[in-house]
Amino acid sequence: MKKSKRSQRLFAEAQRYLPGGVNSPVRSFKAVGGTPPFIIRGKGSKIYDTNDNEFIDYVNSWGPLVLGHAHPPVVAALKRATEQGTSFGAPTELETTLAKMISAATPSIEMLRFVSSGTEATMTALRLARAFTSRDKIIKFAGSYHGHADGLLAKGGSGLATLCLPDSPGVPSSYTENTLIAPYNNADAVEELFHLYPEQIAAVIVEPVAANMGVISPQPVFLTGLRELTKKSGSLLIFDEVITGFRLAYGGAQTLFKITPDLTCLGKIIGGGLPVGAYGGRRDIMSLMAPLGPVYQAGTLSGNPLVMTAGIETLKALNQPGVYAQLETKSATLEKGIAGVASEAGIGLYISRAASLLTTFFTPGKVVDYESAKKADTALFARFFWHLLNEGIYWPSSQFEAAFVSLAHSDEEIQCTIEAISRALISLRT
Ligand code: HOZ
Repeated sequence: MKKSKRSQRLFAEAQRYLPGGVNSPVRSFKAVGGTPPFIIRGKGSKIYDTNDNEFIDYVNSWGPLVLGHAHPPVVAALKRATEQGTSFGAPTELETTLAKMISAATPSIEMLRFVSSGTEATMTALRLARAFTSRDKIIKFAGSYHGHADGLLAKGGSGLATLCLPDSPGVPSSYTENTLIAPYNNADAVEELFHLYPEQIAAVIVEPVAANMGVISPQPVFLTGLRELTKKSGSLLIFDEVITGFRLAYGGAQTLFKITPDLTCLGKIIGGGLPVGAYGGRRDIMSLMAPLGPVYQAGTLSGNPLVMTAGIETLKALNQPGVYAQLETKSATLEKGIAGVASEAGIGLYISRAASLLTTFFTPGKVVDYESAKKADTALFARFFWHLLNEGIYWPSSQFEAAFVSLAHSDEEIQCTIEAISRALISLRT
């Protein structure tokens, strides 16, 4: 057992001031029980808690830290930038530099706007899509999560899936009545909605690889089907690449799958671990944004110089030959290792991996959508999670979140993780 006395004290105190002791529900460990370690620092593949415990980290701040914690060039650039001032609320060259890098990597993004979170990005992309098409309805997929804007809190993944909340009180039904839901990986269901609501659907918003109900890859014709349907019906295709952007490939899932969405939402990696979001896409659509056009959105800390600096350094490091191949090798080794030890342990696991995103679903059946994801045994997952944590492996604290492999994970650490997973799975047999 890991020492946890100080974390327990800090968690008890935090709960007096912060709902659930946290500032984002999943990290409270509510789904797995117990006390979350209180982290004091991170370096490379590891994080360290207040009880002097060391963990190999597969959360990596839920995705942004593809280079690992405190990556030296990012830290050095941030130190220099901080000396120059932390926020101006005025234009800086850094914003154009990062915008150019993103646009060069992701050609569908001709123009973009930086915001401070993925929630802001998806919320505004939908506002823009509605304004551009003069239509109100949108389609999202069950178990997908696009942040916590009111209209998107319907059959959501991530924390909603973790805490078994189909939606949230406090959202008037009038806010979600224009949100239509289809099962992930089911383009036929989307076609049906287009027939039911002709010329009323502004956009389809989709995670090109679902990563908030656990990781679920798109079946071969799913995304191309969405592209054709949206084009045919004058509606926009929005890729939510907050998680997949610059993780699946430099330029995101869309460059890997060779599909051109009309709008893209980004976050996480493009801020190198600092709070960020962005939405962008076709110039004719983006030109509707104020001050160029009438659609309003603003933010005091949008395009913040520290965030832009961390993003630029992160993308520079990722835009090097062999980087994604390295990430793929590490992730494939982990997947193969887990598959091997699961079969030795005789535990029915469905291992779902897309590049460096991975989920071990505690169900033997194939997982293709939210319904099949929900068949996973969350009690078994909780025992697995705690076994790993006690062995110094920091795995996501929810069956419905992705584990993130980073470039900082060494081959030895991946082997060590596989061995710990083996022991965890064997312990589940009793
Ligand atoms: N919703 C985030 C994962 N998809 C969790 C964020 C957090 O708790 O930090």
